[in-house]
Formats: sequence, C-alpha cells, structure tokens
Amino acid sequence: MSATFATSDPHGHLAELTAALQEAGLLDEESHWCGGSSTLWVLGDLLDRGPDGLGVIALVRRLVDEAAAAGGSVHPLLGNHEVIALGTRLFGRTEVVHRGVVRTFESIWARNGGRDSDQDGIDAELFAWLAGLPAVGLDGDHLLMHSDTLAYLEWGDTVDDVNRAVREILAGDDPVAWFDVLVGLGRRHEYAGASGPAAARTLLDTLGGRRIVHGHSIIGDYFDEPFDSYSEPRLYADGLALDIDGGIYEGGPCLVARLSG
Ligand SMILES: [Mn+2]
Repeated sequence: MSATFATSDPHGHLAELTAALQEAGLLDEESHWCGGSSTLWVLGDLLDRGPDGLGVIALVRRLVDEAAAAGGSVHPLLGNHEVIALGTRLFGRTEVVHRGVVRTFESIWARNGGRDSDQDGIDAELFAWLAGLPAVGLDGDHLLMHSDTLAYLEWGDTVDDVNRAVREILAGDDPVAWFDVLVGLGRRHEYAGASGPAAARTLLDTLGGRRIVHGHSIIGDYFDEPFDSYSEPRLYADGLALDIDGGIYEGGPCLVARLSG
C-alpha cells in the first residue's frame, strides 16, 4: 500500500486519533506504523482542549520515525495551538502591546482550552521540536496547512520561505512577532463565500498545488451542521479547498482523509 493521507486537530484525543489511524490501515493493534510506504500529514493542533496532548505528540513523533524506517513518511505541521502553548511557555503573563492592544499569551491559552498537563511537559527539547514544525507543506497537487487563511502569504511567497520565516520567529523571543504568528494562524473561513474560490486560487497560484487541505475550522461549525451528521471531509470553494477538521473535541469524528493512492 502506498497512499497519501491527512488528519488534523486531534487536540489531545489520543484514543480517537489512534482508532482513526487504525481504521485507515496506518496503525496496527499495538499502535505501531503499518502503513508501509504511505504518507500521513498531521495538520496541527496536537495539544490543548483534550486530555492527553503530550500523548498525541509522543505518538506522532514515534510515527515519524517508524514510518521513515518503513519507507513511508509522517509530516506534522504547526497549528495555532502549538503557538499558543509555546508562547505561554515562553512569555506567560507578560503583557504585550500588539497592534495597539495589550494582551498576554497566558490569557489566550486559558480561554482556548489550554491544559496545565500539556504545559508541564513542554521541556526545552519538546519546545524546540514543536517550534521547528513547518507551517505549510506541498505534496503533489495538495497544499497542506492548519488554518484556512491567507495569512501564510504574509510570511513568504514560496512554501520554503513561509516555513523559514515562521521558524525564525519561533526560534526568537520577540513577543510581537510571536503574536503575529498566533493571530495569523487563528484566522479562518477565508476560502468561504463568494470570494472564497479566488482567495484559495491566490494561495495555490503563489505556493503551489491544485487543492488546499486544511483543518482548524470544524466542519459542523463552518457549514452549520450537527457534529455527528458527517463522516467525510468537506470539499468546497469550487473544489479548491478540503476541510478535514471533524471537530473531535466537540464530539465530531476524527477524520483521516485519503488524498491519493
Ligand atoms: Mn486551530
């Protein structure tokens, strides 16, 4: 088997993520990679909201190694919750004037499902790993990212430039620049509505790919449907965008999208 898959926004729900990856044929009963040469993208928001963010991170990190050893690959991307959690770790309650507003990372973290149990496990090594995650990825015709926003273009006009710019900000300690990333990755619904296809087209024309695959915006919220009423990713914006966030922490499904193969 060699195919390309994507999942997103596990938010600390280790059991649900494990079960969904097993169902997709990527994990065996002991939660080890059995996807052979397949590729799996994990589109961020690994932690916060759910009970075991550290467990989800540990699983994903192990799968990166196990898949590589089997000739496959696992690619985690950066979500806004990684930035919130790391920013809280780094800046805590330090007041930051951002675009004329006084804010703190800790208050945003607390309001958005931040977990002490996750914070307590972010040591220097894990901090560096999370802060080094790429923001966007390109895999054949698919442009993969956490958030459904054009904010990525504020950091560059190639995949490599975007990732380099975000990584440099998160390697530093400028709280205003960190807030720019947090706010940018917090944006959503920018491929929606009448202007949505043109926005999606702009992103694809700039960064590459023929279809955007994103998480961050729960299908049920986005399309105003009950969280238990869908079991597939949602294609929209004239087929240019695929939302794969089922909304695990709201009781929705953990979706694993098969993108090719
Ligand atoms: Mn998110």
